[in-house]
Amino acid sequence: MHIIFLGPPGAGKGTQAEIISKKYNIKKISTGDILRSEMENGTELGKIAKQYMEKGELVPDEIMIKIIENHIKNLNSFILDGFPRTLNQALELEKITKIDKVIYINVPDEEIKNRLLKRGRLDDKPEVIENRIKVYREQTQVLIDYYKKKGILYEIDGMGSIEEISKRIESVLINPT
Ligand code: B4P
Repeated sequence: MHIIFLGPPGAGKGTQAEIISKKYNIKKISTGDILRSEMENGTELGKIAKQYMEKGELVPDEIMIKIIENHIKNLNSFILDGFPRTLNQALELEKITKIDKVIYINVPDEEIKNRLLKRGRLDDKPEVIENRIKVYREQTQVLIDYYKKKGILYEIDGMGSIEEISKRIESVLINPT
């Protein structure tokens, strides 16, 4: 199965993708983790990504599309955690593979801010969080309607315990329709 995890920053995409990936033995591709690992290793890509991520901006589409292309080739099943984040990324993805289900984890802004401030990653500073939410609204939110129109969007209430949310996602994934 080809699955996308979509949602605002801090909605729990990475947390849930990790759980579902392990339980069902589906390869998880997290663009945020890939970029952070490149940054830690001081690669050229990492240096470019850092300039965007520390401001809460999106890394340019052409870079992200190449990364995804390399990671999904030869995979029968995968979970994309954090990709696509723009309509252009979604359109390019369509050229290389077919998506079966999009899991949209919905969490209100106030909860997002609390979660991210508590986590305290490099890009979890108050002003950067504000910008990430703004960027999400301007560039990523359009994907909700886009996938809804295709009939493959499944909205999940992202409020509650991590286990409760995993169960909600699993019930959508095991349902044949
Ligand atoms: P990501 O790494 O994708 O991070 P995220 O959206 O902030 O977080 P996620 O939703 O995965 O939340 P998580 O599970 O960690 O992106 C970081 C940056 O990378 C972007 O801003 C961008 O610059 C760049 N990037 C990535 N992909 C890109 C792309 N395709 N194009 C361009 N740029 C891209 O959870 C957050 C916190 O909440 C954790 O501390 C977790 O423990 C906690 N939490 C989770 N579930 C909870 C629950 N149910 N209750 C309470 N806390 C919970």
